[in-house]
Amino acid sequence: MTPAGPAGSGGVSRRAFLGVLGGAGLAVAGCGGGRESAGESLASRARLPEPFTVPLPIPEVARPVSPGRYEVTQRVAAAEILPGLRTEVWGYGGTFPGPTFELRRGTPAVLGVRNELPVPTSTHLHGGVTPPESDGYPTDLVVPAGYPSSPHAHPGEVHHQVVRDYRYPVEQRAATLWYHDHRMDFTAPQVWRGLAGMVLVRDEEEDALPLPRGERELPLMICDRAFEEDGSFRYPHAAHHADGHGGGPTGHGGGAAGHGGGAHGPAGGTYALAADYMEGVEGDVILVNGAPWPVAEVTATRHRLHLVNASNARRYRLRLSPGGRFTQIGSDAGLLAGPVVHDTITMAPGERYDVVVDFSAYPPGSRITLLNTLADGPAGNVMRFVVTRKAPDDTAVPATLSRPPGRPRPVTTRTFDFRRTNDSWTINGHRYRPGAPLARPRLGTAEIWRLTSDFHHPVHVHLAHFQVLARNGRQPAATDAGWKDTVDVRPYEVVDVLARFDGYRGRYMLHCHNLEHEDMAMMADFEVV
Ligand SMILES: [Cu+2]
Repeated sequence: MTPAGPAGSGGVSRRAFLGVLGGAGLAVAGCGGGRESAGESLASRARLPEPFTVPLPIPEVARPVSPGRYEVTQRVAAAEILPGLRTEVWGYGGTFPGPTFELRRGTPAVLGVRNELPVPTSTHLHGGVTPPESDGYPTDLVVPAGYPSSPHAHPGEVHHQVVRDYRYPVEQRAATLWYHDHRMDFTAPQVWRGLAGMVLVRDEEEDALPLPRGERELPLMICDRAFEEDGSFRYPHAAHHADGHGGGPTGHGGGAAGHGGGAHGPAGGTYALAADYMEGVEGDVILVNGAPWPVAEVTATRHRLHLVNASNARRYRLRLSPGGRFTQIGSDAGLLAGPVVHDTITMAPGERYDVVVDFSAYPPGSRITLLNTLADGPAGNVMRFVVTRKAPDDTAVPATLSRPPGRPRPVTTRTFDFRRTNDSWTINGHRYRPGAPLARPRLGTAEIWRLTSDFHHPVHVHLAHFQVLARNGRQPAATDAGWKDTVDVRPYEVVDVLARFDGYRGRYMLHCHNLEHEDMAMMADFEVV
C-alpha cells in the first residue's frame, strides 16, 4: 500500500518548508490556509489492514501494589498491532499504550519505574502539577543495568540505577493527563516505540456530574506510526547513530554502549533523527489505543471520549461522518465551566479534549467514522463507531460543569519565539541549555507568555496551566477554551496565554511538543522562584 499522505507532504513539502523559512511563508500563512501538516510523511512497507476491522482495545487500568503505590516495568515486548505481524514495542508494563492510571485529587500517588529497556528513560506526567524532582527532567534518567557513566553525558545529568520513584501529590482538578518518555535527545524515537500511556485524574466535582461512565467512557490515545515489512516500527533514524536505535532486544549491548555515537552536539549538529525529517515524523497508520483504525461497538447513548493526541508531529482535525457534534466538557487541565459544542476539533501533539458524543442521534446499525480532515489517504481515517442498539441513558451534560479557577491578573509579559536557527529548532534563538532558565516567574503569580512561531509548534509548559487569551491579537478559537498545558501555535502566529505558576518552586521546562523539534533542541528551562 502506497498511501498518498497528507496534501503537500513528501519531497515537495520539504522544499515548501524551506521556502517558508526563506520568507515566502508569510504569504502562505497570510492567506489563511497554508500548510496544515507539521511533519514529513513516512510510508509503511508492511501489509496494512482494512480500516475499521480491528476491535478497539482499552488499556488495562493499573492496580496499586499498596495504597497509593504503583509499580511499572519498562520493557521490550512483542505486540500484534498489524494483524498477523509482530511489532517489538518498548512499553510501560510491556504494553503500548501503557496501563491507564486512575488517580484521585487529594490522594498522593507514587510511581515506581523499573527500566529493563536497553536505553535510559525519563518519565514525564504531562499536565501534572508535580514537584520538580519528579517532573521527568530530560537529563534526570533511569538507566538500565550496566549502563556506563558516559563521558558524553550532558552537564548535570543524573543516573538512577534501574529503578526510581516518581511522587505525584495529585493536588489538581479532574483531568485527562498522559505520561510519556522525556529523555534528552531521544524522546521522539522512544515514544514512537511505545513509551506512552494515559492518566485520568478524578475528583468530587466530576463525580457529582451525570456524565457517561463505565463502558460508555472511552480513553482514546491517538497516534500515527509507520511499519517495516516485518511489522516492526519504521522510524527515520540517522544511519550512523547507535543509541536509541533500531537494534531492539538483540541490540542490548549496542544500546547500552552506544551513547558515544554522536547523539547530539552544537558543533556537529548530528541527531538521532535523519536530517530530512527535521520537521517531524508522520506515519501513515493511525492507531487508537495502539490499534490501527479500530472499530468500537457502542449503544445508541451518550459516550464520553477522552481524546489524547500522542503523536510525535501529526495534527488532526477530527470530524464525525456522516455528521455529528462533539460536546466538549474538558480541556487539557480539567473540566470546562460549561460545555462547548464543536463540529470539528483540531488537536496538536500533546493536547487533550474531553468530549461527549450522543450516539442516540443515529439509528442502530449506523457506522460513524471519526475522520481526520487534515489528511488525504489512510491518515484521513481515525476509527469507527458502530451503533448496536438502543439502550436506556440517564446521563446528561449539564450547562454548568465545574468551577474552574478564574483568571488572575498578570504581573508581567514575556515573549518566547519558537523558530528554526540553522540546523536546530530554538527558543529565543537558543538551543536547549539544561540549567539555564529563560524565565524566573514567582510562585503564586500569573504572567502573559507571548508565543511566536515560524512553523507549527505545539507549545507545552510543564507545571503551569494557562488560558489562551488571543491569537494574532484576536479572539482565540472555540477549541482553545479552558485551562490548558499545550497550545497549537501555527506558522507566523502570535499566541498570548495567561499562565499561573502554582504548586512548587524549582526547575521546569517549556518546549515544543513536536517530539522531533523537542529532540532537536526546542526546549528551555524556567525556574519558579
Ligand atoms: Cu516545534
